Amino acid sequence: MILDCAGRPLDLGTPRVMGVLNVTPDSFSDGGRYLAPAAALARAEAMAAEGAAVIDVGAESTRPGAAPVSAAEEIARLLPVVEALSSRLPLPISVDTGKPEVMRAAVGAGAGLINDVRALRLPGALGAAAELGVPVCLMHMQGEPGTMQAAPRYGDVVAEVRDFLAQRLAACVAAGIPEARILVDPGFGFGKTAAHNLLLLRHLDALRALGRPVLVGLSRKSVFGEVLGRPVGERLAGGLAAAALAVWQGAALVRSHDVAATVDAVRWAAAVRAAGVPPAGGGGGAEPL
Ligand code: HH2
Repeated sequence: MILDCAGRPLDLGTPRVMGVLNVTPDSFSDGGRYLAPAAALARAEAMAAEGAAVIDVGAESTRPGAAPVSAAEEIARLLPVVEALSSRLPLPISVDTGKPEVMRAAVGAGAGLINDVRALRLPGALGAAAELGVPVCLMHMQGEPGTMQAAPRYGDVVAEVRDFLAQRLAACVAAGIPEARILVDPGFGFGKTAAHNLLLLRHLDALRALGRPVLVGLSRKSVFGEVLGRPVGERLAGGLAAAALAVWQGAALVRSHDVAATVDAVRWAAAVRAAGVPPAGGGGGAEPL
């Protein structure tokens, strides 16, 4: 499966890694580090060299309790970075936003994928995504970033997330966005307790019923703090185990701040998953033990 991201291919024939680049002062793990366009470009180049298939640029933190950012501020933070990345790097650039005016500005500057934690639910977002013609990632979130972690509640978290994503897929198709252009994401950490996150990862393969590539974003999230007792800077091992478990169940794209290590974890899990399945073109010599 190859997605056309404004003329740049994103080949999801094997699972790939999306590198995270936050041009914000307050993101939970890399806030303030890449606000200057030169620092953002250097970070994106490093992630591309480490094997990222796409770079996801965000200009508004969605961590619990983060201050909302106006569209004008989001555009001012994003544009110089998206312009620089799309002119210097051959990879597709994704924009992490829910605001239609930000989507338009970012795609105009060279972004080729819209990653929306609100699954195109803000007024005008469905229409903007349909008109812009780039692929879209629809993410599940219960509530709003400000309050979503107060008391997340589900009957059956896996079924509810799957049904929400199915409804948003249908809304996209009705708005003129072809299904072939859509990815889905259960939204780890977005209105979910640690137990909900664990259940969603344990049953990630249930999302394959939607028939769309699954993106997962667990990198450095608080569930690793709760389960492993690790601070943000010590969550890599947990993140790699989570990436492998996700790919084992069919995830197509793993969103990560730690690209080099995650690329290896993803490739390893994908290789085990594909073992014994004949390669498409046949052949390929086995390396001796
Ligand atoms: N998580 C974050 C942001 N965007 N997009 C998708 N599709 N899936 C995710 O799980 C996801 C996402 C939160 O992580 P980060 O960008 O590092 O933090 P912040 O929101 O504080 O900028």
